[in-house]
Amino acid sequence: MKLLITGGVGFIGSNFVRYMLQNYPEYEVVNLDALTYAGNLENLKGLENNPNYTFVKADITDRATVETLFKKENFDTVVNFAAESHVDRSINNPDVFVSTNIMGTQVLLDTAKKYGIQKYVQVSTDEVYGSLGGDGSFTENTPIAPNSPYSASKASADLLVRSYYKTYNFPINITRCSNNYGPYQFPEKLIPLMLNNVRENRPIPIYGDGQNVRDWIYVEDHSRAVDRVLHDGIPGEIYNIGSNNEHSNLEMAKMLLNLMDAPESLITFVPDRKGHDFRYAIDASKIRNELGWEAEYSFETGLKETVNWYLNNLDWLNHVVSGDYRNYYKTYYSR
Ligand code: NAD
Ligand code: TDX
Repeated sequence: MKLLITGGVGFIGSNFVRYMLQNYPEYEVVNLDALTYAGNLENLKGLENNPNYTFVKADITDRATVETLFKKENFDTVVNFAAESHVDRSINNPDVFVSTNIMGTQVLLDTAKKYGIQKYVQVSTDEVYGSLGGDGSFTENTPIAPNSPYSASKASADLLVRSYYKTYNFPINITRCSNNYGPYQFPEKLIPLMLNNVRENRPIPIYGDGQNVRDWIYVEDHSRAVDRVLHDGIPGEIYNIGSNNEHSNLEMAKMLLNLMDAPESLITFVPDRKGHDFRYAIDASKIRNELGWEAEYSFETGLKETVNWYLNNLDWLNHVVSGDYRNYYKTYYSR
């Protein structure tokens, strides 16, 4: 199989690239990524000489380049991870979210349809469903009701993907996963941001009262789920992905501080995110029952491995937080 992975240099995409090369040594993988601030080639160190792996620096919104690549490579399948992925950035600058997440997806869909792709998987998010109250969980039938420019752009992309199935019978799947954590996550997201601040003995910023709840999944469990959908997902179907690990942000901060032997006094409450979704929780019974997927990581194991990974890879962290990251942090957290 010849597989195009877009956004494969980012946090989850790079995990999926490694996962596929390891588990399917007969597959050829082409990774197309624009190398934005979130795309760090150090995430894929060690793959440079793998004969089944090719990296192409390109933007999914660049139709001519995308088309040339499809013409040349004769792909069988496509998995689209490429996106602007950070909610806070989308609040300050929605334009690029519309461009990459919506228009980029349409370029990929058009091109994939034109070149007879056998399966197109759109990697989406539980955030398209909006926010839950104190109980219940999102199923694939929950109406979409996105609340941030990020989730609105992902929901729009999902609707386009769906329309290519309904209109052209183009074989798509959409996956909607909960909050990922694990190695190589950019430290703008909650867990690596806290980890980086703790190791520098700096306060950790918790939005509002810290009672907002997220449902956490270890990144490799997400990759295994996308693999199941790529191979056995029924065309046109949506699959939720999650592993029943709900924690408030405050609980999460305390767990991390405890694991790192740091004092709870580092927790600092800061002004809330605008339009902050209260709670996400995923019902993943469809992918479990229909495709036989199960999460393998307990939250305790996954979080310990993540903390150890960051502490053992300080070079990676130091490179990532140098330069632009410091400007972003300073501007955003001094609101
Ligand atoms: P990330 O920000 O770490 O990586 C995104 C990657 O996409 C980067 O390598 C970046 O260079 C690339 N990219 C951005 N714009 C591009 C463009 N125009 N053309 C080509 N490449 C481009 O994101 P992530 O956390 O790894 O998320 C990957 C996907 O999974 C996204 O689609 C996101 O919406 C989805 N998702 C993320 C989570 C999560 O918790 N992080 C949960 C559910 C779904
Ligand atoms: O400094 C912070 N303080 C804080 O309290 C940051 C960065 C976040 N938070 C809160 C906001 C959220 O309730 O922590 C929670 C998690 O925040 P993020 O890591 O920014 O993730 P979230 O907004 O939930 O979105 C993530 O999960 C779904 C990913 O970034 C998305 O790409 C994915 O679709």
